[in-house]
Amino acid sequence: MKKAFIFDLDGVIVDTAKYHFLAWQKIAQELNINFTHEDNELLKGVSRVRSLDIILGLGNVQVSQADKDRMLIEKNEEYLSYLVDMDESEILPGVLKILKLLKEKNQGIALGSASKNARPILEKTGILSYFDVIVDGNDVTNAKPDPEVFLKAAQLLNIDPKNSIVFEDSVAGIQAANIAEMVSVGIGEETILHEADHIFKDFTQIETSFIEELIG
Ligand code: B16
Ligand code: MG
Repeated sequence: MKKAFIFDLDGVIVDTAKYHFLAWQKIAQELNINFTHEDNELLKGVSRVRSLDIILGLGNVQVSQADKDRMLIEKNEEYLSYLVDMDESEILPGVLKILKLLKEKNQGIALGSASKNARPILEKTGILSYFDVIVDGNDVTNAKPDPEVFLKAAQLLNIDPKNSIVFEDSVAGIQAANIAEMVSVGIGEETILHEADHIFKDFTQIETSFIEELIG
């Protein structure tokens, strides 16, 4: 049976959170806002615009819309500068094996990410060709936990949401998958992702037999 396997990007396929952190930290410093690694957790899976609002909220700082627009551009330019040297070595352990297995088994493979930089990241890491469908921050209006991004991916694959599986590292993403009535697979800590149907620390913990059972 053909199922839809939908992958989040940051925290699932690559660890770009560290680059987002450095880029946001530069903006926070300009605003004299203390922005820690712990604060960065709040931004996982969250859109760029919403991330800036969260940082401004942390410092209780208010700025004009024009300043916000400038900061969003500046943040993205800084973030992109970290992606210049990105290559396949940044793919998180175990991911490639699962992508290859799904291709072999002729399953639907999609990306469902909040990032507007998803395509260049997949290109640079050399895995773009694995994806039948890409739905990213450029294609959706409602952020996770709204299920729009995953429902759109399943729809483009022409596969029923009930026959779809989502791999996610953020709580909002797991909630989005659950709302869409898809099988949610959390990648990360059990204490954080406890709403997921299945949880693995990372992709190296996912056995071939687990994927075969999901395919049915
Ligand atoms: P961009 P995901 C998300 O990616 C990141 O987790 C989040 O930290 C980031 O703010 C968001 O993408 C937007 O990224 O600035 O590149 O458009 O986890 O949904 O793949
Ligand atoms: Mg993520």
